Formats: sequence, structure tokens, C-alpha cells
Amino acid sequence: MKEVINEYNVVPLPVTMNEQPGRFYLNSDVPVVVNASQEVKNIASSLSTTVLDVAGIKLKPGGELHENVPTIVFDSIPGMEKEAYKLSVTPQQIKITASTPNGFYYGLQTLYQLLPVAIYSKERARNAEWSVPCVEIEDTPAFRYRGAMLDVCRHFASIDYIKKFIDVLAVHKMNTFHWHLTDDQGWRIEIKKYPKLTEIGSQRSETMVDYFYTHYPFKYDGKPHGGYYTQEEIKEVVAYAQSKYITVIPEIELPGHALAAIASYPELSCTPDSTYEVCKLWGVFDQVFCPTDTFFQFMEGVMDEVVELFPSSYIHIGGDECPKYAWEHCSHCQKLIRDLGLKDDVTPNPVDGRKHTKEEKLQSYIVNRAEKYLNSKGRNIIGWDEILEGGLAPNATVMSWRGVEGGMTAAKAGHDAIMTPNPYAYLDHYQEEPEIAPVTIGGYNTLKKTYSYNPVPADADSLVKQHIIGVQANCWAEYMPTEDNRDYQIFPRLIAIAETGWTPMKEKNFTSFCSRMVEDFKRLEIMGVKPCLNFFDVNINTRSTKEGVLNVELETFYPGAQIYYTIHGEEPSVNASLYSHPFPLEGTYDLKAAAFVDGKQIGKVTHKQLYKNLISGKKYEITPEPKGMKGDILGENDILGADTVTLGLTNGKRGNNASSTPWVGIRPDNNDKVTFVADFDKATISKIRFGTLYNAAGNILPVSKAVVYVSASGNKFEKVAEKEFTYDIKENTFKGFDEEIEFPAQEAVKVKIEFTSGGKIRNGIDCYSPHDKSEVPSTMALDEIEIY
Ligand code: NAG
Repeated sequence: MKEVINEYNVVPLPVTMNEQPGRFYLNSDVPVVVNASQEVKNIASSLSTTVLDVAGIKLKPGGELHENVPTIVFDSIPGMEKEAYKLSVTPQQIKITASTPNGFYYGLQTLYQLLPVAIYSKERARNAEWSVPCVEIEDTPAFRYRGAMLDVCRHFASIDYIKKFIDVLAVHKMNTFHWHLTDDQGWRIEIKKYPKLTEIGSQRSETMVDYFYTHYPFKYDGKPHGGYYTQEEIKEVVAYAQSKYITVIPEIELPGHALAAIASYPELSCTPDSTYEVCKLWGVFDQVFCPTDTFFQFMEGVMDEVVELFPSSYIHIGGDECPKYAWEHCSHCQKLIRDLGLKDDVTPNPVDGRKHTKEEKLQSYIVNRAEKYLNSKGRNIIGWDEILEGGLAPNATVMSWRGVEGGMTAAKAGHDAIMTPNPYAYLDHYQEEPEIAPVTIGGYNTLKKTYSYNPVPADADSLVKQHIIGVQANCWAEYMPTEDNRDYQIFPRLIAIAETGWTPMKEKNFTSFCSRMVEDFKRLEIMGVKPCLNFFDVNINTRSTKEGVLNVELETFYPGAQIYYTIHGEEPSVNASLYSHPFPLEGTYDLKAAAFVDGKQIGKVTHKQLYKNLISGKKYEITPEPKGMKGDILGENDILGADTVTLGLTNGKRGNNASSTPWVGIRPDNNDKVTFVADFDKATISKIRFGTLYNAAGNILPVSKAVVYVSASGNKFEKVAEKEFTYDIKENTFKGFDEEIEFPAQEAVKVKIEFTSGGKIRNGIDCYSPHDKSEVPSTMALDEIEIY
């Protein structure tokens, strides 16, 4: 593969970086001079150790500055921002300037990135030329909080994995590791006062297999899964992270996501006489902590040990996804609600404009007590954005995950917020075509989409600017059973978030990022990371032009690569068509594409079926409008910034059984019909086709009836066909059906289709909502609608 001749592959991109002619050569005559504190001397000596271990070059320790002797200098000056640094490289001197050890540490990270990538190896690397290109850099982070969350509950991660993860964070100047330690499926932190949390709570008997909507009844793997960290191991991780200027924030989930703790101590639940087990499947569960004295003692006992282990000024208390069913039906909770005088809101809460229930206020009460306790220990809390519901605890920081609204609301109310919005920062979503990727939780966001996220909108007011303190990537691990799976999901998108956290928005540029990522992939490889390699492949997209022509767009992130493609299933090679610009979809394409550099294929072949019909790429009207399922069921169009509402059904891609992408979800509410109208140039038509989905867990039922009307003039419609559909849907809960309706050939310029919904459906499924037997109007998921 051709080397990209660019040596300034610094990721994240520094604020200013001026490339200069010449190089600085490392050799054993080079002294390292430190005019700074002992801590900075330690940072400098870590450079000497690395250079000795990897390059076999023994830099000279200490000493004075000598004229005419090339020297490495660490020079402390007062007055720079905490994490800021300057790095100047001339043939005579490498100089890192900063005011704090943090700044020096980051200066050193940049220096490493300018050295041959072999500097990241663990052993002696040969054949590298140990020199640094000259440069002038001034750098400081855009945000003071740059984090990554690792879920070790859904699947356990070894200490070695966690250290490797921390290494990668440090190389990319991230400063916070959010460690999600407790959840329904496992309690992973040793608490001496409550030994059953790990004896019982850290083990589950087995785990559900495949996507949670794929089989119903669920299937399980029959294999026990578990693990926890001893307090000694936790101290080791905290110290390891600290040595890399990374703060570890523990998350202890309350009051929801608590099944592992409840399985260990059933008295913590509202129904202590029930039997509980550590959860074997993914989702949100009704069994939550019951706010009794026993619970508050437990919470304080756990937090006492947590604050001893984690010096972080923040403790994360969770707060997300806490169903209120148990509290609504618990006499203790109802009495507590009365005693506290909590009432359902009659007028909207001024902070978020919503009316909160008394049970939501009970959640606030619990979070407030946790906050008060932690404040008394000199710590502050962070909670997921649900902690806004029912009133925000006074000093809480909000982590915005259900989109950006929670963070914005918190910031406008004068609270700090950390942005970690779904979908951009959710690294558990698909990043390449669902058909070829390992199973994930759903959604679709490519490296490009993750990179496109900016935490502070350009038009933000000063409160928002002041209170959005940073950004974080979330690595939820339901579908990451192995460490290789974790790497695949997390990288390279985590690096995009690292750049978003560090580089000022106006300097961010995806093309530049990609050109630097080529080198960063090598760093990751040397560090033992196995990223998703879709960067070296081709993404197949469709987009309609203003004139309503559906174009095929091919893109590769690899800078300068050429894309060759075929449309009838042949393997692409340099003899195939060379992609230069979007081209119209003119039939059914069995499209295959790959990226090539210097005539050599650099990644794998991407394969996609695309379908063309009379209304491909055309806008349509649909009532009611698809909404509420955006990002979940929509998605592919979304990444192109296209109008998902009016193009998702005509984008040439059919919904499939692999994922919820690119199905379009419509909730007919009380109106049981969905009406679709599309027009086209006069044509003779005799058939419509559409896909419809069954997915009980998502409250989705397939269409039960479709009536087709056509119009020859454009105003008057005539009914030409109707068909009812029945489905055999006992076993499989995620299944798409292709339907077809034929009718005598007609001249037409417009078609109207009336789809009747599948009717009402039990809200959720037994294991997720055992108590809620209510019925709700089902959602209708369609894709694609075609006219022939
Ligand atoms: C959310 C849950 C989380 C789950 C994840 C999967 C948050 C704050 N909560 O439903 O437990 O693992 O999504 O994407 O993200």
C-alpha cells in the first residue's frame, strides 16, 4: 500500500500547527533538560525510557542548556491553561512549554505522534529513522471534559483490556474514563460491606443470543458469564489512569438498572419476597431500588467505599431508565410520596416544560439524597438526563444521552452538562452496512456522522457555551461479547470523539481527519487494537437530486483512494467502472464496490442490492408523518442529511431482516390508516410492492390491508385493487415481509395507497413489561414502496 507522505498526523488536530523545514534527530548525545517540577521530570524521564526501550537510544539525563548541542527541553512557564502546551521542534531543539504537568503530558503525546509510529511498540523496533519533523505547535483543548464510557456489566472486560483502552485515550488526549460498574446484568465492583454484590451479583447463569428482537421466546447461550474487580484492582486502574492524566469516574446506577444488586439483596426491592436473578437479557426492567431506610443505608455504605477508591471529584449515580411501576404499586413508596408531600404537576415544570408525576419526583428525592450524601464527602454527582425529570438536584451535572435536549435544558438552567448524544456518541450502533457487520444494538452512524457532531451549536448563547463542559463516547456492551468485538465497535469512532473534544469546531475537518487517521490506524494496530476497517472500504449510499433522480453515491474515507464498482454482481477490480461522481440508479443493481490505491484493493468488497422503480428518489406525501422512530428506524438517509420523512421510502434500499435500518416507522395513533401518495410522469402501471415489518418487542405489526387508488388526471382517484394480509408470526419477532399487489394495467400520473395498520398490540412483551398488559396502537414500519 502506498504510504501517505504526511508526517504531521497529529490526532486530535492541534489548535495551530505550522510545519517547518528540517528535522531533529534523536541520538545518544541529546540531553533532556527539565526546568520544571519533579512531576514534569518524571514525564521527561518517561520519554527517555520509551526512547531507550523502543529505539535503543540513551538520551542524556539532566544538565544545562548547551549552545550548538541539539537538546530536548521541558520548560515550565506560568499562566498557560491547565491542559495547554506549546511544542517547538527545530533542528537544534525540541521544546515543550506548559504550566502544568497535564500540559507537558499532552505536549509529549504530540511529540510521540510526530515520531515514527514504531514508538508505540512495546519492544525494540528496528528500521525506523528516529527523527522528528520541525514544527511550531500551540495547543489547548476545546473542552475540559473529554470522556469515554465503558460498560463492563453487560460483558466483563479484563484489567488488561481496560489498561489498553486507557492507553488509547491518553494517546488521543482524552482525560476521563467513565467506568460503568453496575447494571442489571452484573455488579462489577467489590464492596466489602456488601459481599453478596459480587458473590451473587457479578455472575449470571447465561446470556440471550442475537439481537433482542430476533427470537421470541428468547434464546440463551447456556454459558455462565461473570467477573468483578477487587478493590486492589480498582486502585491499580485508578493509579494507572492517573499516571496518564486520566480521571476515572465510577458509575453506580440507581434507582433503576439495579437487578444485579437486587438479586444479591432482595430487600432492596419493593417486593423483597420475590426471587430475583442477575439479568440474562438486555433491556429496561421494572425491578428497581425501593427508597427504604435499608436502601439509603446501602447507598451510603456503597458510596463510602466508592469515594475511598476513586479520587474523582465526580461520582456518576446513573439515573436513567427507571420505570415507575414498582413504586406506583408499593405501599411504602406511596406512603413516602404522601409524607414528602409529592404531587403530580398540574402546570409544566419551568426547567424542562414538562409535567412530572409524583413518582418522577420520588426519583428526584432519591437522586437528591445521593447528591447530598456525596456532597458531604466533597464530591459532585453526574447523572443521565432523566435526572431532570421531577426536578434537578442542586449541584448535579447532566449527561445528555437521549439526544441533545437534556444537555441544553440543563445548561440553560445553569447546570453543567456533558454531551454524549445518541446516535452520534453511541459507539454500539452499526458503522458499516448491517448486512455485513456483526450484530449490534441497531442504528447506523458512520465515522463521518460521529465526527460531524459538535457539542456546542454555532448559535449557542453564553450560558450554553459556559455550561457544556465536554463530550463523551459511550461504549455500551450488550453486543460486545469479546474484546475484539469491543475494539471493532469502539474504534475508530472513539478517535472522532477525541478530536471533537479537543479541536476547536472551526478547525474540524473530516477530510483532514481521515488523512491523519491513516497513520492513526497504524498506531492502533501497534497498540493491539483491532478497529473496524470500514475506513478502507466503500459505503454505498443513495440520494435524490432536486429533480427527483435517485443517484448512487459511493464514498471511501481513505484519502486519495479510487473506487471501482460493478452493478451486476461481478467482483470489482481495476477493470471495473471507476467511480467519479454520483450516477443514476437505472435498474435493479447488485452493486459491488471496493477502494483501490495504486491498483491494489485496500479493503473488502461492499455489496448492496438497490431497486429502481417509477418513484425511486421521488418525494411523496405520507400521513401521519413518520416520526418518533427517527435514527432508530430511519438512519441511512439521515447520514446524508436528506429529508428522511419524504424520501426514506423511495431511497432504493429495502428494509431487511438484519436490522431496523432503513425501515420507516409511522405511528398511526388513533387513526388506524396510513395514506401514501406519490406522483410521477405519465406511465402504465400494474403493480405495487412494499415491505412491512413485524417486531413485537418494538410494538410493530405489519400492514393488515392495502387499498390502491390511481389517478390518470392527477385530481380524481379510482380504486384499482385491495388486498388483505395475514402473517405467520409466532416464532420470529423481527421479520420483514415483501408484499405485492397486481391490478389491470392503467395509465396513471399518481398513486394513492391506504395501508391499514395491524391494529393494537400488547405494549411491549412479557419479560419487559410483565405488569403492563395494556394495548397500544401498533407502529407500522414500511420499506420500500415501489410502483411498476
Ligand atoms: C440505553 C441505556 C443503556 C443501554 C444503551 C444501549 C443509556 C444511558 N441507557 O438504553 O443501559 O446499554 O442505551 O445503547 O444509554
